[in-house]
Amino acid sequence: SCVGAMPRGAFIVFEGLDRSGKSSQSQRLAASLKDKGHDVKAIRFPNREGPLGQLIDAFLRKDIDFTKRTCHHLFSSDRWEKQCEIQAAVLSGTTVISDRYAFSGVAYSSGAEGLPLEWCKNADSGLIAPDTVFYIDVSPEEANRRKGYGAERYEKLEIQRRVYSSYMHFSTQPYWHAIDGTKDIDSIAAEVCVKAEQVVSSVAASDAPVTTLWD
Ligand code: Z5A
Ligand code: MG
Repeated sequence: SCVGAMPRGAFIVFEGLDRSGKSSQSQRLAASLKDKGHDVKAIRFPNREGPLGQLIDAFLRKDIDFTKRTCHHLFSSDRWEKQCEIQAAVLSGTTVISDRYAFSGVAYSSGAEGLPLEWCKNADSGLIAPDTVFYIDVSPEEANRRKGYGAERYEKLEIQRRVYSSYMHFSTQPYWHAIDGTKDIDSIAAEVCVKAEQVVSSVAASDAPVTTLWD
C-alpha cells in the first residue's frame, strides 16, 4: 500500500432469523471494539428511515403491498444507497458492523417468498462484500419462543423454517461463521468479539482489497 496509507477497516455482517439476537450482538460488538480503541460505524438493513426505508417499513407492517420482485429490489436498493458510505468508512480505517445485509435479502426472498435464489442474488451482485458474516444460529422453534415475535410479515414459524434452510445456501462459504445463538448473550458476545478482533487485525495487516458480492 501507499506509504502512510491507513490500513482499511473490516466490514462485518450479522445474519440470522428474526429474534436470533443480531441487534443485541451488533450493538455489543460495536461497543466492545470502541472500548478497545477502534473506529466503528454501526449500520442496519433495512434502514427504516429515509424514503426507501419508509416503504420497506410499511411493507413489513403489511400497510402496503408490492409484487415479490419489487419488494426484493426495494431491500436491495436500500443496500445500494449505502455503498458509498460503507466504502468511505472502510477505506478510512473504520470497522463497519452491519445488522443484516444481502444474505437476508436472498434468504427471505427465496425462502419466504419463493423467488428463484439465483435471481435474488443478482440484485445484490457487485455490492461491497463483507470480510466476515456472523450467522447467529438459532432454530426457528427457539426464535419463536422469544418475546416480541409476532405481528410483522414473515414472523411465522413455517416461514422462518424456509428462511432457515435458504440461509444454509451460504453455510460453506469461507466468510460464513456460524455462532451458537442459544448460549447466553454475554457468552456469545465474548466469542464474537474474539473472532471479530482477529478479522479486524488480519484485514489491516494483509491490506486485503475490498471485494464485491458474489466473489
Ligand atoms: N428482510 C428482508 O426480507 N430482506 C432483506 O433484504 C432484509 C430484511 C435486509 C425485518 O428485519 C425484516 O426484514 C425481517 C427480514 C426482512 N423479517 N421479518 N420479520 P429486522 O432486522 O428489522 O428485524 P428482525 O431481525 O426480524 O427482528 P429483531 O427483533 O431485530 O431480531 P434480532 O435483532 O435478531 O434479535 P434481538 O433484538 O437482539 O433479540 C430479540 C429478543 O431475543 C430480545 O428479547 C432479546 O433480549 C432476546 N435474545 C437475544 N439474544 C438472546 C440469547 N442469546 N438468549 C436468549 N434471548 C436472547
Ligand atoms: Mg434486530
